[in-house]
Amino acid sequence: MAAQLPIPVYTSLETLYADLGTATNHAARWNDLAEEFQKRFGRRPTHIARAPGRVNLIGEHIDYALFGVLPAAIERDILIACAPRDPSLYPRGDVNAHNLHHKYTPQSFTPTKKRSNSIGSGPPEEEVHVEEWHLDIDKKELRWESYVKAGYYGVLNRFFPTSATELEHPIPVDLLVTGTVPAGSGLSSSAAMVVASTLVFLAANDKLDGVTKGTLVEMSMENEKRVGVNSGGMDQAASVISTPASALYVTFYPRLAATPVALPGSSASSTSSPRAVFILANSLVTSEKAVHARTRYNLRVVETLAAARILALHLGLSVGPRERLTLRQVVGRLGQEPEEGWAEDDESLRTTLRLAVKEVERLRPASADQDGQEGVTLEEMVKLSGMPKAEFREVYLDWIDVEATHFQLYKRAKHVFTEALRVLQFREVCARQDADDALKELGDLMNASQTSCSRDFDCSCAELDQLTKIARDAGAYGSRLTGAGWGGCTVSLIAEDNVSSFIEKLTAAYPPYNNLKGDALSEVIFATKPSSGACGMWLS
Ligand code: NG1
Ligand code: MG
Repeated sequence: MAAQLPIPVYTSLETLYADLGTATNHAARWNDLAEEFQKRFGRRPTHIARAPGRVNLIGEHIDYALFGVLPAAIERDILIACAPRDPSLYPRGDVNAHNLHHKYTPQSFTPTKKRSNSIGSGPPEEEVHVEEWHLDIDKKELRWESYVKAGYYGVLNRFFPTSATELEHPIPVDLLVTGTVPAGSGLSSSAAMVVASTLVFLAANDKLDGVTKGTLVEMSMENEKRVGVNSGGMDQAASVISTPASALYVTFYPRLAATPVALPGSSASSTSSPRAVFILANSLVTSEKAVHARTRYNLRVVETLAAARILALHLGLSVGPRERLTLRQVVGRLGQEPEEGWAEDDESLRTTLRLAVKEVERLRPASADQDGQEGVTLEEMVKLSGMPKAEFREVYLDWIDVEATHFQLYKRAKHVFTEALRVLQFREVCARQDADDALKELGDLMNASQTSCSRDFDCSCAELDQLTKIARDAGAYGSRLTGAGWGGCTVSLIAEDNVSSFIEKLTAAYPPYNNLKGDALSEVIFATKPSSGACGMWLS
């Protein structure tokens, strides 16, 4: 099982490059980082952690409903170098964090201990107050060091019990970050930052023993929530578990599991299908996910959870009085899934999902209300949930920051079920490696995903709709937004021979690209190959 493997650690650059199989300019980046570290801090780094960004090929906004998704790591990544500081001068695990990019100014922070209840916790009467490590993370403003703090948070709380009488102290460090994943572009620079930070703090504190890829994913998921977005685990899984040349099918229910998926034309033996190339094109609309979380991402999390409960009640399925079940669990109960989950080759998930796509009509609102608003108000939603209002608040609202007058249960659930089906279909087409029309079929699924994201999940924007249309007109088999949406990148599926003409056409037709040339252009539109997941390089 890919998730059970240890995190790859290298001690020489030669073996690292051989494994990463990436362009030689990567070598320069690792060296430059180590040299700049020496210049700034007067010594060589002891550890460098790498975590890549990812592109999601299909399966958008369904990871937090616990349905399987199909991302791939990209070559662009975050590197974090660190070295310990003198603990007699910095006895409290102090961190001095620099970033190679001049726009991100140096930041120092020191963990403190604070009484709190754990995040995502239940109702007040069940809350257990524990002392835990604390680092101030500004959730209102996007700050680069928040992601570094998020990684440190998890390492502190997992490995440095605040209750121990003989306190073992976290190691103070100097740290230097560099990255090539564009921020706010749907390529998950945030998860790459959190994974790299979690890994570098684990390494600096000598806590990597027994930490598998799966553990690093789980820690990074928990850590990223500290920045204020209640995300699923797709990005962290792709950044940690991916292997070169394959996409990754990641499932979350009943537990995290990941399997590589070979793309058409990628095996030496395949002849009839041209090789699939994925082109990333940035809409140049920055998606400030953390800043808008209450009205966008987090609201979708609540809408899909409330939809799950209400649909389960409509279907007469069992729901615990205070249970916050997901849409994936609704499908499981509808199809009488065994406790250990359906096996990979079992047809039941697909069959039951098809049924769920029909049953979701039960959530369809009769019509827009008198103000022309669709969806349900909070009062209507509470009533449909069968819960007293206070209880509904505790279970569905108090743990997450959201703001809305209307909640779209029908449209959101419909997107989730149809998208989950498209992921299964995409995987199946990939399994038939050699089919002539494989790329066309994959492209159709990607286009249907874009329509669903745009119309039902409302996570596209005018520029993403325009750019995906231009991409199709320029010869893409399919094109869709990737990541949370509301801006950021599109991913388009192209046959290998068409790459340069495709890029030319897109550059001419998408107005924000018209005057871009050279490096400026290759920063916003580029081909990407599935790359390998996170790793570390420990220098002595
Ligand atoms: P982005 O915005 O690309 O980081 C986010 C979530 C994912 C997933 C996608 C939508 C985070 C860290 N990641 O991705 O878990 O839900 O949106 O499919 O918030
Ligand atoms: Mg992100």
